[in-house]
Amino acid sequence: MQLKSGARPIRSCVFLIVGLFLAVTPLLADSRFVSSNTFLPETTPARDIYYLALFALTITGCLFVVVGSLIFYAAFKYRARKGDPENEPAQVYGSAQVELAWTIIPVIIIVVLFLTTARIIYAIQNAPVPSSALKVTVIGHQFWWEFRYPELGIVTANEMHVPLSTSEQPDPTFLRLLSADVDHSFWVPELGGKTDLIPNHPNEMWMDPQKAGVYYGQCAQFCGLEHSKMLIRVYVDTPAQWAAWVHDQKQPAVDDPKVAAGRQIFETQACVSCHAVKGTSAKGTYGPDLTHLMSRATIAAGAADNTPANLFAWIKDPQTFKPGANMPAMQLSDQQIEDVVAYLTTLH
Ligand code: HEC
Ligand SMILES: [Cu+2]
Repeated sequence: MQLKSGARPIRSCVFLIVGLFLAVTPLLADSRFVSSNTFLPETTPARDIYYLALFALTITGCLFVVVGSLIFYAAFKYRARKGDPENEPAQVYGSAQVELAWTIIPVIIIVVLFLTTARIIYAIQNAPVPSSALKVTVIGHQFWWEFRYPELGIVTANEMHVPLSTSEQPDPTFLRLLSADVDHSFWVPELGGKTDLIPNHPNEMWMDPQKAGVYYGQCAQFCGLEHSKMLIRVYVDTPAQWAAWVHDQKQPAVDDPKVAAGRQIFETQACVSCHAVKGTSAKGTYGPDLTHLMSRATIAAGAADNTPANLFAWIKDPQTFKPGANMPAMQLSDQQIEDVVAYLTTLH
């Protein structure tokens, strides 16, 4: 059958949608594929934002249906028919009522949306900070996250732990967001809105996650070459898990004499000018704190699982996982890297 010219774009569209679907399906089946969803809020601020979004979507959805139906109705009812006269139809100029209606109704809608949005922003930003609140300083770096818990003396990277906050035992976490270099944006959709980390301009946000588990987020600002590999993991811990995590993180680094060779290489290389390991001469802050490296599931802000093989490959050449990462290939021999990895894997 001969295709009518109008069918061609439709056919390409169908091909495109089916193609995209087929391309994404294997990703969804892959267990490493993690996702986040703004429509599954788990904190008070995220829920407020969610209801606001539903409200705005309902209003704009109704508008879409009304305007769309009118367009379809008019286009169908007044379509060109065989035998229609060739000359222009009668021209109609202006209607005060109609023009007033389509000015006043949108203004009312905009005012309602504006006021509800302002109310929600105000409620989230001015929430009182309870004295029991956990305070975490989040520092965005090209291309990883630093998490500091000043009251607990804990410093970690890329994987943040926060306590569960229930109505019986409210335990909210207040974040202070800073940047070490350029603009970044902290966004864990289930836990709250997106907030930028701007150099010399501290921002704040808070969360009171009500369901334990791991939540995924991502730097939502194009902060440089490896912006897409700047993932965030937030572990919402039950009281027992939280106590155990805090206890472990407060410990000094394990000092295992069996890996003295690796430790010696680590401490005599430039590693120490960029990385800190509590209780050793390594005091650098340019890169992630490695004191409890093995307590993290991933390395390099979620770019790879934290396994000895990946640590080896990372130290050999960080660019293989993350082209653009700000850690140089250190030109160590394979034996030296093996020793360093043996040392790093003791840092629980
Ligand atoms: C010039 C500074 C610099 C030097 C020198 C350096 N690193 Fe790094 N390192 C970084 C930065 C920056 C990152 C974060 C990269 C990213 O995720 O984008 C990093 C990441 C890491 C990570 C992953 C940590 C995590 O939790 O994600 C390990 C492990 C590591 N470095 C080990 C080493 C070792 C071992 C050496 C020495 C042989 C070394 N680094 C030398 C800057 C440095
Ligand atoms: Cu970023």
